[in-house]
Amino acid sequence: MNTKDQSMTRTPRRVTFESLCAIIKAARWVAALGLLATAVPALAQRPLPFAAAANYATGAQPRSLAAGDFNADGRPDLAVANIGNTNVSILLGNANGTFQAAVNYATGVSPISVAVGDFNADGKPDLAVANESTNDVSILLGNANGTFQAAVNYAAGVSPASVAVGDFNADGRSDLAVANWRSSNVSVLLGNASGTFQAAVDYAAGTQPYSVAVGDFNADGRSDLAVANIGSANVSILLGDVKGPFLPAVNYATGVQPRSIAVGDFNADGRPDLATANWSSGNVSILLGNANGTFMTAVAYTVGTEPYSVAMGDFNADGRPDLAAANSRTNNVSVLLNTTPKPVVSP
Ligand SMILES: [Ca+2]
Ligand SMILES: [Ca+2]
Ligand SMILES: [Ca+2]
Ligand SMILES: [Ca+2]
Repeated sequence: MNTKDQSMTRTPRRVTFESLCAIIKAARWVAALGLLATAVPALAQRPLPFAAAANYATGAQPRSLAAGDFNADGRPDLAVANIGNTNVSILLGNANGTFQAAVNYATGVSPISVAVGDFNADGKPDLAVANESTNDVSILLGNANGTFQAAVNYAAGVSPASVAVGDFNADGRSDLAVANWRSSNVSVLLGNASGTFQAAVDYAAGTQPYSVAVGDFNADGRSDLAVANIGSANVSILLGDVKGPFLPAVNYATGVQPRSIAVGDFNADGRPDLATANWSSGNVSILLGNANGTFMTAVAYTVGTEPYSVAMGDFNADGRPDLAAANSRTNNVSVLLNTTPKPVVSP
């Protein structure tokens, strides 16, 4: 069901992305680490300050990573979920941009997604890891020195694929949203002050949700969810509600098999928008957000073959968020530079 509000009279500026397909070899699952560096030569006309990729060993089949300062030295570190092992790798960052050898911590089976949050409110970042085979989430509380306590596991739905952190009941404590692809729902686990979590409450999504992101789409100060559904080729929007914490999902069509979703204000109107990487249709869908939490019809931008992941960053430093898609079939990265005009200041 697409409930795009046709009565909206405001006409958002149209995003006109300039597609640049960088045909460069890149490793498949380490794309998120190395992709930006490998894209430099094809973008020579827009100089980008990246050196060649440096590679660091992890566990088997690293599938997801997140950054945080785990040892409180002011330098970002990395957490990597290794789906081929039952662990996460922690790589502490050095002052010169290199990383120390990985230290591994046990999780549930088939860790597929990792997110950073402070779940016990001690100022030290913790980890939430979604485990595809054990249908749960592992919480690893962080110590001050960059080590982590043993994982505590909380049940989620069937075959979690993605975990995101937000404060969904507005109590100041971090909560979790987990997209479960085999049960076609989202598990919401509310956080307690101690870093423990309440039992999951499940909300229906589309078919086979594979990626979840957090934003405030209707500008009411409450966190909302955007979920990419690979089986139904759409995104589910779950608006946060004081009674909820979420209202039932409203779905918007995307390309085929959206496997990854990112939130950003791509047209600079102050409202969050969505980007999905569509694995089967080889494109990225952009859905511009309206003021009331609805979204406009998706516009597709062609990328490489079988894009699996999309990430946002300002790659040409013009103040506009750009997009990078990791193409799992063509072993390359597509960079979409945002060409939204600078805002005109009204008199
Ligand atoms: Ca903590
Ligand atoms: Ca909370
Ligand atoms: Ca909201
Ligand atoms: Ca926007």
